[in-house]
Amino acid sequence: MTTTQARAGTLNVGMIGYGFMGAAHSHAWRNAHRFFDLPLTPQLRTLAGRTESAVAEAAERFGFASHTTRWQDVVEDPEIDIIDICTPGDTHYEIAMAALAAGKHVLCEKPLANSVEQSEEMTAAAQRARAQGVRSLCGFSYRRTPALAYARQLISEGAVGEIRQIRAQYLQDWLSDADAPMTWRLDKDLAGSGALGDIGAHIIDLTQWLTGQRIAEVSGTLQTVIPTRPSAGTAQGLGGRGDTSGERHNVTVDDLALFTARFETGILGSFEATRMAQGRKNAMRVEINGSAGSVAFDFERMNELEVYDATAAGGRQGFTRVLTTEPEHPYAANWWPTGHGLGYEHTFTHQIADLVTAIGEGTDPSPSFEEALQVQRVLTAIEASSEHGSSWQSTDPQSPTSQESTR
Ligand code: SOE
Repeated sequence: MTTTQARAGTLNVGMIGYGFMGAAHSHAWRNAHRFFDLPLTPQLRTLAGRTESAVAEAAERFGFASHTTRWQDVVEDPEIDIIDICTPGDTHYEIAMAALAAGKHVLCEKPLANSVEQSEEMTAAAQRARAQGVRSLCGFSYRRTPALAYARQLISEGAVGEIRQIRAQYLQDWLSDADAPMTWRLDKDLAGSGALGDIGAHIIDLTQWLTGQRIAEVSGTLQTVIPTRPSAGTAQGLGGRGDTSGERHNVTVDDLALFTARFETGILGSFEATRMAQGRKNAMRVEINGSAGSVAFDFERMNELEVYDATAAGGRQGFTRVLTTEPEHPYAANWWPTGHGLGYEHTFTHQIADLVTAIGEGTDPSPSFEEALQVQRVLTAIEASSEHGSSWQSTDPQSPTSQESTR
């Protein structure tokens, strides 16, 4: 904790970017200290964005005290304690490196960056800054879904026994319409990859976190189903219909990713990340099968965890639907009475609560940049595999089978 924070009991927030993630993070910064006992009270100080009129409107709407069109202003402001990076992946490296060098804590949206090389440099910079009490976190917020945090607790307590198999899907359909407009998420120079890095990164992080095991090698195939998209026109947000009267733009990322992963103990996992799953809106699903049972989760039913106990008396076996709104469930006691569910935005509020607690207590929050770097290594290995006949690729940079992705 710096002297500024200690003196004032506040944490002054500078945010870069004001799209979907800026809105979700701002909601969390505004509410975390009202529902969790935090050592510091976040203050929404400055919002940075490229377009003056738009960032001014967003700063007003989100509750920031001021705004600027230069992110460097926020990083250089001595009154700012933490930089929250809510921009596309092509800017994470430059902003995070400057923020860490300026001694600012950093919250960086996922994926950490658009390449392993950038992620490695960011991780090294975070390690150097850590020695000065600077904390950094990468925004894999789904870990802070009560049902998933509870699943991890059950697995660690041996509820499923020895893990035998892992299966994870992240199914969305907002790009199923061929005339859904071009967006930064479809441009490799900005997003780094498509469904793979945007939503596949979440299930890679989650399965490693839930099991405590790293993915050691992968075999994958990426596919761009719809090669061109119209301009945005009046379309807003995710999906919608673009302006089909004009030119179409080339899509340079995947619409879907299918891959098999071998975890470090040899366990196999099957993975699917797609934006083509008509009817599936945000169906992030994970199932862990073990010798003594299973846990299964679907984000579209985010307040529920399916638990199967294979040791239950014969005739009484079956998946139990656990409503994870009891005080025993992670984070749930801070909200509503049992049965009154939580939403997507609560995962971000939990993330901010844990981050501010770590900063105040002088501990390192998770997922660290090191953990996010591991996800980046898996993403890159999948891209390399898809470019080399879906051959098995190691995620270990020292391994002879790890090949550079040329995508
Ligand atoms: C779009 O796929 C998106 O907004 C992702 O970028 C987020 O990480 C995910 O939480 C919801 O879907």
